[in-house]
Parts: sequence; C-alpha cells; structure tokens
Amino acid sequence: MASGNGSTNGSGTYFPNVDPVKYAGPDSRDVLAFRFYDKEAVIMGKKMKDWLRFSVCFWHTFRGSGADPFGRPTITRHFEGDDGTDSMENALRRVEAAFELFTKLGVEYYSFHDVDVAPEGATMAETHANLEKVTDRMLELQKETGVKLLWGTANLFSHPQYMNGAATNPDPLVFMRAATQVKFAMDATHKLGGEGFVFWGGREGYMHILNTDMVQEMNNYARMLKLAIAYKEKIGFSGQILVEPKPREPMKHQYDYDVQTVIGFLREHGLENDVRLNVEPNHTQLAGHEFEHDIVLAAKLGMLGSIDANTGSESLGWDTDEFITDQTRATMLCKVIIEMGGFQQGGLNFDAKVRRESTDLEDFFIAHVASMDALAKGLRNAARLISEGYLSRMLEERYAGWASSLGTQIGSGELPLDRIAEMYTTVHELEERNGKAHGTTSAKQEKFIAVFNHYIS
Ligand code: XLS
Ligand code: NI
Ligand code: NI
Repeated sequence: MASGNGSTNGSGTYFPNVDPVKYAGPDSRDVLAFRFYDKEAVIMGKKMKDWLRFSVCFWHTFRGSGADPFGRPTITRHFEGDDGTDSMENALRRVEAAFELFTKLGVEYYSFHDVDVAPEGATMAETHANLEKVTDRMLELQKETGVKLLWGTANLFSHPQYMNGAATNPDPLVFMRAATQVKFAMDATHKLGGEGFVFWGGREGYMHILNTDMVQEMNNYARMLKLAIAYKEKIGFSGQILVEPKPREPMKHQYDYDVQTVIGFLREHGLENDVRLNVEPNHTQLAGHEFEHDIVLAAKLGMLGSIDANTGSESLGWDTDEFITDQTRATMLCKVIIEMGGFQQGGLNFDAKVRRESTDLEDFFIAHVASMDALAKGLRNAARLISEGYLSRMLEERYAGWASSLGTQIGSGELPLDRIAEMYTTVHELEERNGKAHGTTSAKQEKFIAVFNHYIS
C-alpha cells in the first residue's frame, strides 16, 4: 500500500489507498487482512466482535507524534493540514480521518480525552465551546458510521496547572479546575452515548514525601470520584465510572498503584459498587507484576470494567504502550474475558502506539490489524482451552481440599483456632507415624504450562 495523500481517488477521503480490512483466513499472507478475526463468527455463543469489543484510542493514533523525552516528533500525518497546529480546523479534520480509520479497520468503538479532540481555548468557556463543537461533529459521524464511544476522559495531567496534582493538588482552586474539566468531559461523553468515563490519575501522586500530605490527597481524590458519581446520577449518564491503575510515571508514586491497591482504596471510601477498573497490562508490568496479573485479579473480584489492551517491554522501565501481538499473552487475556462472560460496558481499547521509528502511514493500520488478529487468535485459543476443560479440572483438583468438609469448616469460620490446633495435633501425629506429611504435593507448574501451550497454535 502506498501512503494516503489526502486525495479522493479511492474509497474515503483520508486513506484512499487503504481498503476496508477484511477477513481472509489463516492462509492469507496479507498484513492488511485478518487471518483470525472474522467479526461475525460465533465462538462459544457470542460473535467475535462482541467478545472483543475493539476500541481505537484517539490520543496515540491521532495525536501521537513520535516525540519522546529525548527527541522531537518523527511522525507527520497528512490530515493534520499544513500547519499541524492545535487549531479547530485541524481538530475537525482529524475527527473525519479518525472515523474513516475506525470504519476501515472495522472497530466498533473508540475512546478519547477532552484535549485530544478539541483545542483548549483562552478561557474555560472557550475550551468548553470547542469541545462542544467537535463532539457535535463526532456525534454525527457516530450516527453515520455506527461507530460508538467506549469511554471518554478528562486529561488532568498535561496542563502546567496540574503539575502538583489535579484532584490531589494542595490548592483547592486546581481541584476546581479539574472538576470543571471532568464535568465538561462527562457531559460530552454522555452526549456521545459513551459506555464509560475513565479516571487515570497521572498526576495523582507525589514526588517527595516530605512536602506531601498523603491522607489529605487521597481523601480529595475520593471526593472527586464521589462528585463524578453524584453528577452521573444527576444527568442520567448510564456509563460506568472507571479508575485506571498505574504505579508511577509521570509521578514517582501514584495512589492508583495497582488493582489490589485501588480496590482497597475504593472499599475504604465506600466506592466499590460505583466504580470499576480499567486495567492496562503495561501499567501492571510497571507495578512489578506479570502482564496478566491485574486483569485476572480484577476479573476474579468482579471489578474488571474494561481493558487498555497494550503491553510493555520488561527490559525497559516505562510505559512503552506496545500493541499486543504475542500469542501467550493474547490467549491469557482472552481466557479472562471468556471466563467472566464477556464485557458488560467495557472493551479492548488499544491504548497503544506505533514505534517512534514507524513513520509510514500504513504502519498504524498494520499495527491495529496485527493486534486485532493476535487477540482474535487468542480468543479462539482460549475458547478451545476452556471448552476442553483440562486446565480448569487441574486447578480444581489442586484446591480440592478446600471443597472437602474439613476445608469448608475452616473456610466458613466454623472451627475456632484452638479447635484447629487440637485437631491438627492429632492429624500430625498420625501422619508422622505413617511417614506421609502434607504440603509436598507437586504444584505441577510445568504441566499447567504444557497444557496451556497445547492451545497456542
Ligand atoms: C497513561 C494512561 C492513559 C489513560 C487515559 O499511561 O494509560 O493513556 O489510559 O488517560
Ligand atoms: Ni491507558
Ligand atoms: Ni498507560
């Protein structure tokens, strides 16, 4: 494919040289075709597109420039116009290009931050008017294309006024600025029929403990969530409120550290029924866990709302936001989705970007297609793994003791500590006599992996 040049000689205005991506089957060698993603195909009772609910994020795909802390932008896009500025004209052109890309990829959802889609004005009122104007056009484009909004969010981290935090700022006036942005962004999300509203606390953390009142800051963060929940009720917004954990970057420590921390925080403030989690595996890795750890934990605790489908490089200590292309990871992730019965209002949102060195226009099409296809393959693998049931039977067997009458008596709290000690003393004596102590049963890790690998093909 040659790069699109904005002419209108093919289908579409912005990417005339890219045809809508089609399912071509596993034998295809075309990187702009799906080998496994057959969106209408039914797997375990549900269409592939409904299991996966793919979403393209606006910020990386349409605002990504390849700039990094050490270098200037490397990527220029023809739909940015001549000047590439943050003008309304560019903003409106960009959304046209975005919907053409969504449609050609065949994704049904997208996500955005307020400032990705509309430029900030000189005043709050002007910023609001810009957002209204651009989102009005987005609403029309949604109606024309059938593409829907997965979630919206307010960018509470880029503006210099947020350098000391947004909701967690020592200054209440900055909290108010953040609250104002949240209100406008929630209104826009509601107008667009969004299925969620995300809080990612980029600046909600600290750089040094000596100048920080952690408890004040965490209480204020909870206050912001409570205000958003109340406002959601007020306007009749039915999307889910989501918190996206991340341990650090840009701050040294962030309060939304990981899934376990956020769930504890939500419970502390009585928010566990009103908030779900948007889990991003690259953040999980930054927290020192394996790729799938937080997704599995959130799902098992009934708290997984949505996924920012990306991955990082373990050898690098930052959020590299890479597209998922690895089969083991894709299968692990889809196993969780099937086990929880699919998403309710969430989806697989590509919070991922092409590399700084991937400067061709076709690169971002290829990146999305490759990841959608890897995840589609992962879904097929996971469906076979789950329906054949070997792995779940092995897991059940490993914990069978807890299903026995002794296990349930302990689990239910029926047996007090002294009774347990008394019983165990007798059991231990018996075991010693027979020379068979408990606790040395093989964990079968290699067998579990080997069985899992049977489905990675
Ligand atoms: C940054 C986050 C961000 C959120 C949305 O690391 O992943 O992109 O998803 O604000
Ligand atoms: Ni994210
Ligand atoms: Ni991230």
